[in-house]
Amino acid sequence: MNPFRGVDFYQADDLLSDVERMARDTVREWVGERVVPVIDTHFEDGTFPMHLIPEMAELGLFGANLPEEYGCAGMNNVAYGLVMQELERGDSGIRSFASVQGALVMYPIYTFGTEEQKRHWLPLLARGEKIGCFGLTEPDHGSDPGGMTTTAIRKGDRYVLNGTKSWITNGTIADVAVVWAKLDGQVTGFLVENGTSGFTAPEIRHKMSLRASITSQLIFEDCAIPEENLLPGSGGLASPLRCLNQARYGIAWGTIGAAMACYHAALEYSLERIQFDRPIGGFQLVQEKLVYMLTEITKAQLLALRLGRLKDENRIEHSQTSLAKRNNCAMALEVARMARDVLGANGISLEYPVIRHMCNLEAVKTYEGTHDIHTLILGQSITGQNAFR
Ligand code: TGC
Ligand code: FAD
Repeated sequence: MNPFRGVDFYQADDLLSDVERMARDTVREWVGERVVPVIDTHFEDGTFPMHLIPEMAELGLFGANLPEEYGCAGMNNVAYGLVMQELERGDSGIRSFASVQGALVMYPIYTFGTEEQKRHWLPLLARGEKIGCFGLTEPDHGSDPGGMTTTAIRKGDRYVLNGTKSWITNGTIADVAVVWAKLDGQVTGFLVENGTSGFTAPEIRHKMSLRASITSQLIFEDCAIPEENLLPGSGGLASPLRCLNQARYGIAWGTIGAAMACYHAALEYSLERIQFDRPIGGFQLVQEKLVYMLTEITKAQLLALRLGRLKDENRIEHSQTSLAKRNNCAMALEVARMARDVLGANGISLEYPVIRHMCNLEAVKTYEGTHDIHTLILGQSITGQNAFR
């Protein structure tokens, strides 16, 4: 395949600053050189490429839109989004790693933590010297996290946690978990360090999606943590939901990268693959698929860019993020499925990136709020009627 040069049918590059383009191009090159050559093997083996963590840190990809005073890159949200796009062009698992580290671990510490917690954890996490995870979902509470049964009880100068979190990205390899538990009935954030007595994080195996990403349970059995591990600015379900807004924003961009990779593969393949004595790209039905892909990618790019500008101006509403997460995940999954079709039998081979992206996107459509949950968030936003319950 020819090197990836991006997809920009509407010259949206013109709407970016030099700094934003540079951030994107740097990560694009890195993904091409360092992720693309190894990711199939990791996907097949069900492993995360741990050796890439220091390189990602060196590029400033962890908590990239958080302030420089805590060791972060201080990018604006558009540059951050473009970075997520390029990472997911490599693999959703790579983008997930950066999303969780930045949006779901560093962001809550930055937003709800004490100055001491911030000064201790943020530089370590930004440098990739410590890995974090985010425990909200439970075996019996996914879309409805407010029903969680994990509890924290104050005992002297400690909090004692009991409960189980499930489907937690990076759980097994994390040094620190941001855990959401009910304290006196109120959802509250806690930092639980790996190695704490009563805390285990077994890996969830046999996934057919996000195979190059570690997913785990977090089990707390009378797990006592020091009182200073509470995130004092947190309180109520709105606190974890604010973290989700950050991660959903990254996914809205990231999925464009996965879609671009699939479109690129399908276009190249359609020009090389000869059937009935001509390239299949010369058949109308194949062209229709390519046109669909390009149209949807272009619309998603403009949507994400506008969302990013609103976020940079502090004018973003969480329902706007839901619209972009919902649309761009569904768009990317449909693009991946079409690309897989264009590649025929080769579409199911890991020699091409398409089936890997397609399988990954099934999970990306589900996590951070399923497609239908975002439908209901938007339905509530426009009608004022709550259709969840
Ligand atoms: P509800 O009563 O509507 O809301 C509770 C409180 O939260 C406020 N709120 C929000 N605040 C900030 N951002 C948002 N997006 C918010 N949505 C709601 C709301 O105003 C209220 O505030 P207050 O002050 O009145 O208390 O809550 P509900 O229990 O009815 O449920 C709401 C619902 C369904 C929207 C929410 O629970 C939801 O989004 N469910 C989906 C769960 C989800 O997305 N889980 C993701 C887990 S993490 C993950 O998947 C990581 S994958 C990472 C990777 O690998 O990349
Ligand atoms: P359920 O909530 O049981 O939903 C099942 C189906 O019912 C869905 O189709 C849903 O749309 C539908 N449904 C539910 N409620 C309604 C309703 N009111 N109206 C209509 N339809 C409804 N969580 C974390 O906390 N941290 C992580 O790091 C994390 N990483 C993940 C990584 C992977 C690979 C995966 C797959 C998941 C991860 N999750 C994580 C969990 C993820 O957020 C949940 O899977 C997701 O929120 C959906 O919850 P659920 O799987 O329990 O599905």
